[in-house]
Amino acid sequence: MPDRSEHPLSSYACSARVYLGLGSNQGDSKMVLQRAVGDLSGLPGSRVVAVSALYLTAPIGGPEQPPFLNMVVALETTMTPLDLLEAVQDIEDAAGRTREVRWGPRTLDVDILWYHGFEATEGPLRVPHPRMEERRFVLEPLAEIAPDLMLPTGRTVREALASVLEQAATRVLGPAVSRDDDAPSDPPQE
Ligand code: A4P
Ligand code: MG
Repeated sequence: MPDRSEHPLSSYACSARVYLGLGSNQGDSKMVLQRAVGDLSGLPGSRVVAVSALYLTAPIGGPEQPPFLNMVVALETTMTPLDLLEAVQDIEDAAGRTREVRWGPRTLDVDILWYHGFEATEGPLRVPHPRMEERRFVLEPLAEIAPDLMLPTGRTVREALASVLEQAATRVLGPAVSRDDDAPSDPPQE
């Protein structure tokens, strides 16, 4: 058998663009989100290529609870969708996330909003995230880094955002982490 370990293709893996929505309304939310961005950039085969500003947003759904800090992160990754889901759940757990009430308060929520070329409407991972088009806390930060991304209803992020502006969201801080200088300034055509 020829030894293939030295061949360039032996380490080739396709990298996919992913958008993640992060939210926190318990603990030191700014620090929790900054740490989560660091954790995401440390995932195998992954690099953070863009981060949005932080937004203070009114809670949608669930019990009465404090406002959230929300942001969106763009990742390039070779991880499969399910491996990435497991990894982001580990990151949530490391931030002290407990799961008592659906849509309840949390130290950290990481949702996979969109994964290039992958769609699933059932099973453990639903992507594109089924509720993302209804939520300003997702669309506003996503519009900063991917305004022309096409969503399942055939609208761009920018267009979908225009229909949820009645929800409260205030930009409170510039990027929590500066973007990679060598990252492409625009996501690939989607
Ligand atoms: N799951 C399925 N698809 C995905 C996906 N695309 N990304 C599954 C991440 N997880 C996904 O999630 C429950 C299960 O969803 C997971 O086991 C996973 O297998 P969870 O994070 O444990 O629970 P959750 O977040 O309470 O439920 P859910 O339905 O994900 O809630 P959402 O839709 O994330 O909404 N208001 C403001 N202002 N800001 C917020 O961040 N967040 C929520 C949560 C509600 N209101 C909010 C905010
Ligand atoms: Mg969630």
